[in-house]
Amino acid sequence: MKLIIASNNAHKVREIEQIVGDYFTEMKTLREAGLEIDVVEDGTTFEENARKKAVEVLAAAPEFDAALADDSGLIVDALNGAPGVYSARYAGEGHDDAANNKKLLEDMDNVPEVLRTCRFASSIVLARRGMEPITVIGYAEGTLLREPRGENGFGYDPLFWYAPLNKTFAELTADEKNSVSHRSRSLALLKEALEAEKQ
Ligand code: ITT
Repeated sequence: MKLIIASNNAHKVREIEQIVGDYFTEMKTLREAGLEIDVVEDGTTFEENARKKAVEVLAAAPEFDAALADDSGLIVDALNGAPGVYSARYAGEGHDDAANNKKLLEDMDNVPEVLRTCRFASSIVLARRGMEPITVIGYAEGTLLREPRGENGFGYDPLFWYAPLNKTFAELTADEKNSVSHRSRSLALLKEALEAEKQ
């Protein structure tokens, strides 16, 4: 199966390659395929947006058999689920990770420790020609710190305290993050769904 990764986020692409690179041997990124496509993410759920990205990229990439998309974000309980599907543009269109993190810390300023629970979600959709897409979602549970810690990862990783390893996601090595992250769980579910099809 010739697969294209339907993402313009280089950090995400690297994690997907690290996690499933051995499983999908013929895998290319949008960049490697020379495809410039920016799908409008106007869905209300991670699953809806991931499906839109996978389906639209597959339609634009005739030489590929399948497209894999990830729509992900951070769900904060004290903010009624925000930033959620707006995670990439929480501080506004065109703002970077630092601006998003700053806004999140400001919004959470008055929230006490016990109420700072949150989770990362990653919905993965695999679109294939002539078949219904496979849709899965994985989560990682954490709490929000009051200041960033760690230099690795991307996005909200420096604020995401992962109690089982006593570190933020930005303090984990790539291998450590890829063994516990929302994205590793969603990709494991995708592999299970593909294996189940073979039975
Ligand atoms: P593509 O749509 O091109 O894949 P994107 O960055 O726009 O790239 P999303 O719309 O799915 O992707 O937004 C995901 C945002 O959620 C991302 O920009 C981060 O702010 C946050 N996020 C997702 N996964 C994360 C992770 O593993 N660690 C930290 N932040 C993450």
